[in-house]
Amino acid sequence: MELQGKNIAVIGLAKTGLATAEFLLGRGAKVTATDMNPQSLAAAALPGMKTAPHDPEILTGVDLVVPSPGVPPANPILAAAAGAGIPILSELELAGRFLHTPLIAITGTNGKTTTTALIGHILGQSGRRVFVGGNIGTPLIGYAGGPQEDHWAVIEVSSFQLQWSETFHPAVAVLLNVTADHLDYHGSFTAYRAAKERLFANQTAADTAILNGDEPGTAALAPRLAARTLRFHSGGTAATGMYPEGEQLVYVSPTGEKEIYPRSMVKLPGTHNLENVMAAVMAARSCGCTPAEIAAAVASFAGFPHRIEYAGQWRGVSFYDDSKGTNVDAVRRALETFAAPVILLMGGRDKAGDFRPLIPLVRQKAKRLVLFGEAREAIGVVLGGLVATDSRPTLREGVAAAAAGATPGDVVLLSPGCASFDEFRDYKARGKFFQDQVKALAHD
Ligand code: UMA
Repeated sequence: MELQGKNIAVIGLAKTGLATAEFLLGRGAKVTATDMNPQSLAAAALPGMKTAPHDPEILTGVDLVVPSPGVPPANPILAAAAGAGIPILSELELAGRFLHTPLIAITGTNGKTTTTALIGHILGQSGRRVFVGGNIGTPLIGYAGGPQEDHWAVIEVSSFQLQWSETFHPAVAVLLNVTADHLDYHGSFTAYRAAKERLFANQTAADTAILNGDEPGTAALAPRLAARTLRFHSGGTAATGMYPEGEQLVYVSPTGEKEIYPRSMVKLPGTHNLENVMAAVMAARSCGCTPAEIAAAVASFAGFPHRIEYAGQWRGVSFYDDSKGTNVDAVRRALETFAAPVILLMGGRDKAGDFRPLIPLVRQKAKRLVLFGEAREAIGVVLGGLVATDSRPTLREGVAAAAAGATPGDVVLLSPGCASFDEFRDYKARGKFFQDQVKALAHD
């Protein structure tokens, strides 16, 4: 694709827009950029880049428009460009046209960040050089503009980025799940799903598509794909693909060979994470990693620090650190993760959170509630007494009370639903303290 001398409009001037403008300028394009936020517009400065008001007038004389992912199709500039027949390409599409590193792309409504990071971890641990980015952080266009010295690029892809893609072509494409999300942006669930399915549009028989075998939409999608498909099932078996069987995870390769992985290698909690792991294992297998390399790497992947992070075992009780769960919704998500009885540690500094939405879930999932810190009384008024409840002034005493009330098979979950500042510098210090307490228990 020739960019030299082309007039290109870049819409949105945050992470993606700035990286895109830099890439385009570096290839001799004439860039006019805009942002609906006057402050972002005023702050944006790159040598050679012109800025203009957020108005369809920016399209005068323009050959191509590159919107940021967060710019919806209904944006007046995009609508005018579409009406005038001016090509619109997403940053992902543009990057893809300049990429010579093979791509592993992961999308889905939930789990894509974990799966992307895990695939990157497995490849890295197996001695491959790997770039991990996309929606997860560094835009792909930033990578495309560099030396591209990696064996693989593993990227998290959002429906927003797929919206304006045409030739985007991952060697391995993973669709984890599709549930209602971002409907305001895409207009309908059908349009949202269609955007996600664009991930596979340019794959060939030499490529791999990894799908969720438990999702009804997969049966309709699979026959339309040119790539060889592998399915993961958390609740069934697969002719080719991966599924749990007792304490094992079984992978049936496209040529029908069976491989067995220990389920215990999965340190991330919940069925959804089992699915993420199975998808990641199959992606890594498709890239030539050996089963031994994969099992070792999966076992050493603890997820993201302080986000439902496995913190260790003591007398058959598993401890999880969700110190980053500083609001009510995060506590909800953390509780939903576990099937086992949960001893929930909540507290810290109250941010005037409304704890009432947690009532049904605490009843359903929690075996015991341990409240600590400044907020213990405020939380106790709403949730105290729904299940056995302890109240302790500090996290240290809270952990001791949680451990004392636990029996083998239980999960002790620190998901505070509050800020940490009554006792700690930040949520990281709180999480680290919790993990140290768990280690100390184990050494008793
Ligand atoms: N803007 C306009 N006009 C509009 C709308 C927005 O000018 O009509 C401007 C805003 O004022 C702002 C800029 O566009 O200055 C924002 O662009 P952006 O939202 O695309 O932000 P970026 O910083 O470029 O971040 C994007 C992704 N954001 C979204 O998809 C909303 C980031 O994903 C991604 O990490 C980053 O590119 C690098 O690839 C975030 C996200 O929430 C984490 N993604 C959604 C998700 O994961 O569910 C899809």
